Amino acid sequence: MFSKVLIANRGEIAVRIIRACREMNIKTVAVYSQADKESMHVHLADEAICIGGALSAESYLNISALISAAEVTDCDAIHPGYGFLSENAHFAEVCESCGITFIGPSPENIRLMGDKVKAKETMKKAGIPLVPGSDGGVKDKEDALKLAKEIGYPLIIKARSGGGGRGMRICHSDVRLVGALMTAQTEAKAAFGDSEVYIERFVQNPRHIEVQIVADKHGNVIYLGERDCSIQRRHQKVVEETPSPAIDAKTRKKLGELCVKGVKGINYCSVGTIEFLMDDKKRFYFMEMNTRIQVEHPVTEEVTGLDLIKLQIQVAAGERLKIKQEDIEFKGHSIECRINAEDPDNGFMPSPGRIDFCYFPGGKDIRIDSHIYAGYSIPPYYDSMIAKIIANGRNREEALNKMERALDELWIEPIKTTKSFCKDVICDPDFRRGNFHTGFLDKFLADEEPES
Ligand code: MV4
Repeated sequence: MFSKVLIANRGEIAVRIIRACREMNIKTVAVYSQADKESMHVHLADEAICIGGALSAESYLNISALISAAEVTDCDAIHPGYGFLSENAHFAEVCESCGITFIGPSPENIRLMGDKVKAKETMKKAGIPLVPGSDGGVKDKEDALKLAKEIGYPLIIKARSGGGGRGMRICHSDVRLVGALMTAQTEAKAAFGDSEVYIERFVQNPRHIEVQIVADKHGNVIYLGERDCSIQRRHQKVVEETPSPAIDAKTRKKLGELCVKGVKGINYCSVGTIEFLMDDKKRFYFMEMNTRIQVEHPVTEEVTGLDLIKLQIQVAAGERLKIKQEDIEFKGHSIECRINAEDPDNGFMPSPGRIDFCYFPGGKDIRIDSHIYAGYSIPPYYDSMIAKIIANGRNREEALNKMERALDELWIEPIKTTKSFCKDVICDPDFRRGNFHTGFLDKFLADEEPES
């Protein structure tokens, strides 16, 4: 096992990783930017090193500064968390070439899943269903028109190097296709440095369902059920839960086994998430695979009783998975609300600044993953998520009631937060009934601009 791990991240996930390391008797090194000197991860780690300026490009994305910090502190591994360099194959390669273990999958696997066309090809071979679409990139406008004829409208143009909803374009007719193609290519080039795009049939009002897997270096792979992440605003998840109210035990097993087969086919090792769209007839379509630990991992931990960060560290160190699929039980229901420092009454404008007062909910079945405290100043440079409230119950209704109670107890002053927005979702009758899809938040946001 590692003796010292550098955490190449900040905020709540850095705190979460430090906690897991502490319990595993692994020393930790925090890195921080000039804007994060007073951040909780700096305080909780065994050591801390300033690696650069406030801008992410100068600090949390600064590969040479991170490697130097790991070398001077004698770390044997780096945990990338989520975001930043967590899905950067080049960074994983640099770590390995310096003799530092990257706590994540191999650079080859990161690169393969980062190429959304190759990822689809790979999963198709394992028998995982895909949305009808171009098998490969789109060459030119003639190719696009020909593909549109086969696939039918509406269709969606996506960036080959994209993901997470960035740089997508929905198109309803031949008349718009050429323009949409050019816009998508230009945006893809600007955002990802790769103008290649692919086309899929646009699935109307889908649910976003993702399956958690864990794989070791010895060919053992387990699935840990699904998460329903359909409640999103502009591709940012707001509320996540497991189990999905739309999935039964038989479907869970079938989907989980498919995912296990998919990742076995690429010799994957780490935690990972396979994203699906589910249509109104409950058909599943593979979207993409995330090769990192995800923000919403706690709900899976709560219903399985497993610690995903510890598992991720153990498999990265070469240990065998001790748990077998048949030992895994999904117990009760877990739901997570993301609390952002944003003003829901003002277009979700970021609301950074000093927190004068902070009270977190607690009691039975409530978990808080956060790095904030009274006296802390939220810097304006990074993601605005400041806390995750996780509520558990024996069933969905109990978990929702506990979440409502927890949100009422949460008290953060004077900055604006998305707490009231989360409460509106939790109390919504359709949401309560489990009757929702990825367009659910549109009714709360009637005055927002459409995306395309
Ligand atoms: C789609 C889709 C409909 N049809 N693909 C957005 C995030 C990215 N992972 C895939 N996304 C979508 N892909 C096809 N063929 C609709 C979305 C989508 C969406 C998906 C999940 C959650 C929220 C969403 C909001 C708008 C669109």
